[in-house]
Amino acid sequence: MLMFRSGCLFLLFQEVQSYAWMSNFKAPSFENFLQSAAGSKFGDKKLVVITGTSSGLGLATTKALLRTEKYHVVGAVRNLDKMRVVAEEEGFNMEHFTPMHLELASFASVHKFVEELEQFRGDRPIDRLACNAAVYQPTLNYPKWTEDGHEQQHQINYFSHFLLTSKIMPMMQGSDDARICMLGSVTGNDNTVGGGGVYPIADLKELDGLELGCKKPIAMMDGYNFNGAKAYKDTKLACMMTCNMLHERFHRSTGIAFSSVYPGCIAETPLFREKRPWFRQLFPIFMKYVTGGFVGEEEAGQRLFQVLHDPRCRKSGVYWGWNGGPREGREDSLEKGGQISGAGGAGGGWDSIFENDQSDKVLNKDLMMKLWEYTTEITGAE
Ligand code: NDP
Ligand code: PMR
Repeated sequence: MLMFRSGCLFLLFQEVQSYAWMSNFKAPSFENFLQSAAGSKFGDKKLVVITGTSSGLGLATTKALLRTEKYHVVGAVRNLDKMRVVAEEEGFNMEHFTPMHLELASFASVHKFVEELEQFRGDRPIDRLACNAAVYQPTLNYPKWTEDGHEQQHQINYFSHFLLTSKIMPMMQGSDDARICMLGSVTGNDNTVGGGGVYPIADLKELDGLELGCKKPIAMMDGYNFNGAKAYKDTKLACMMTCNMLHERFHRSTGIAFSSVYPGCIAETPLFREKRPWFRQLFPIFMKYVTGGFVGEEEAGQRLFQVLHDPRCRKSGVYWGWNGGPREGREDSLEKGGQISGAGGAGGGWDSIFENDQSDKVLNKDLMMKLWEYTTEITGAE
């Protein structure tokens, strides 16, 4: 029976090939043909790309997505070995999770990743992109440079995600619910105490550094001297502004929903690996009991998951946030991405999501245009 089926399929494949030859239509390989005959290798799952799934928020979000069995997640990571170990530890179903190499400190790597993704997806659209990976280098008093000559935080957190987004957007054509989400932060949005009250404050000024290419020896987008913590905050501000620009330019024509997110202060992730040990000890306590802004990794994962999954979050041009206070989301079912962990106090659960206010800097249209123009030039994005 099996032999008979394969034989029939092969004959059908030959028919397709000869039609393709006659009509100049690009014929599929036998492997792709078999996949289409059996339904796509992704079945009815939506295809999600997340950068930085090997720890922290990216990992927790992936776990929530996989629990629903409605998504195939491509984890774009710089360290495949680490990712494989983590995936094994977490018990990921590798039929629904594909790690792929992406070193955001290199534009060449972004291009290579995009090629690999293109091959991998075949004719299936990408449904979600979460630009999540980032580094925070606050203690350096000198900039570290990438192979492309940019300050590392700028390229990893912002430039490469800008380029990646421009390459993945065309792959979203055909999706009936395409979403692109970038990680912003309260520290890049200076209309609250966490953003506007703690030095250094995110500020791109007139973008003089970016205009000059923001390349060695120019480390900062504002053209001023290097400041590690400010560089990180500036990249978060730039990501949020980029989401607004993407929304204005492309939402209507493509249907893609563009949003940015502040997931809460996930004070225990490796993001703070370069901070001193005493800071790493006290920071979560300070955030839990003084500011109330703390959120555990699992719960933060639920939040980003929600932005990728909840029909409410099809809305474009939004900066999503969550209210603190007692959690009402305890009844969250597997459908909503699994249970919320007990860690952390501030989360209000699934229904506490709200459209957060954006600072005047994030909404500054003139600067947004310049940011777009200069970043396009630097990254070669189209
Ligand atoms: P983590 O450090 O836990 O995770 C960052 C991820 O990015 C890791 O998977 C890391 O890989 C990956 N990454 C780092 N450098 C590169 C690179 N060069 N190329 C590819 N991948 C890279 O941080 P969080 O989970 O805390 O942060 C996730 C996002 O959330 C960030 O965008 C951050 O700005 C944002 N955010 C975080 C907050 C917080 O309080 N933690 C608050 C607000 C926003 P590896 O595992 O190999 O290190
Ligand atoms: Mg901040 C009152 C609210 C609040 C919030 C929501 C944050 C979030 N922080 C707040 C307040 C304060 N912080 C205050 C009053 C201080 C002075 C004691 C303070 C300090 C502080 C430091 C030194 N906070 C920090 C740092 C960091 O190194 C973190 C940082 O800036 O990373 C870029 C940080 C953060 N505080 C936050 C959040 C979310 C962060 C880290 C993560 C991020 O933006 O990605």
